[in-house]
Amino acid sequence: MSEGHRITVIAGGVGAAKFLRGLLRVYPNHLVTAVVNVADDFRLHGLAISPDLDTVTYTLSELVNPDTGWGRVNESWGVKDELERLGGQTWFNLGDLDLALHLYRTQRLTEGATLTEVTVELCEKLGIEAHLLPASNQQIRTQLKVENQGWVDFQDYFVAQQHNVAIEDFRFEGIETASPGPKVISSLEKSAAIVIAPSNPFVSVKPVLEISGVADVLRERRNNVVAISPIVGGAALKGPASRMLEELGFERNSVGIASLYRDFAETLVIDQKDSELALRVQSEGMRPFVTDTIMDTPDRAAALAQAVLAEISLSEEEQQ
Ligand code: FO1
Repeated sequence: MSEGHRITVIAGGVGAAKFLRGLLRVYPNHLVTAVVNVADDFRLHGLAISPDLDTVTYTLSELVNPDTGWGRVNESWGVKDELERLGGQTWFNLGDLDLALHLYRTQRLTEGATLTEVTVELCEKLGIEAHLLPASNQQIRTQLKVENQGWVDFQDYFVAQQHNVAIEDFRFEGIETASPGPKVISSLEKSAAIVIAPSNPFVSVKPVLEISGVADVLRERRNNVVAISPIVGGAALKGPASRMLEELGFERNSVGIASLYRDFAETLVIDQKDSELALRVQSEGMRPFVTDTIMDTPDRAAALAQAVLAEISLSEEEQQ
């Protein structure tokens, strides 16, 4: 396959990482680029933490904890235990092995490297051949307006409060002045297809789309954009996507997802359990493609990737 067959995936955390791992099993890895959300990034213990980039990196290098979908497999917790004894901050679980990556990133950023450069270095060291691009090198911070609390930072909502509170609104601090990371726009422009991964449409995909220039490319290339719904049978497989749909006034299913993505993507991949929603997805203005979207094993993720590739006529067999 030639460079003309490049695919770019707009990615959040766990769902996107699983899809990407599946895609890399069935497609030439060097032709895959992921533009990864950075609006969950934050600093803790003075360290620069990029949860979505880390989740994708660990998953693609087979180092991820399969039980959580984030963090490292075979992790140890010596630092966290000691921090607890000292009365330090332990609400965000950073294992010993995981900490090494945050130390490395923070040191390199302090030396003047960009997040894009650090991400390339980490991919090289961990044997990832696909291209991971931070959506921006500038600081963007998701905040949520939580009922009775006002604006809170994303990881406070997501981890400390376990997304167990009602939200009224959300915003991305810094997004107006953030520019897309190097190669983000060119990768979206030059790819044969763009896939919006099954990630949270509000807090994973939107903070990528809202970076200057990104939504414009997707609108222009709408015929080549496929989105995968993160909702199956009215529930998100992980995270707060389905309750956020309802709290923010959308239908709590793939029809709600279609109403969010119709300007940016021609096709919406929905799960076979939701096949009865296909006509309603169509009425929202998107072409429904029904298949099995549950990625509870890497094989099933690969099957989903293969089905999406066939739908966009990019499977390896079709090229031969
Ligand atoms: N998610 C949790 O639910 N609890 C945690 O303690 C936690 C720690 C953590 C550490 C490093 C990392 O890269 C990710 C981590 N995550 C944790 C996941 C992460 O915060 C969320 O999944 C994303 O930000 C949402 O996409």
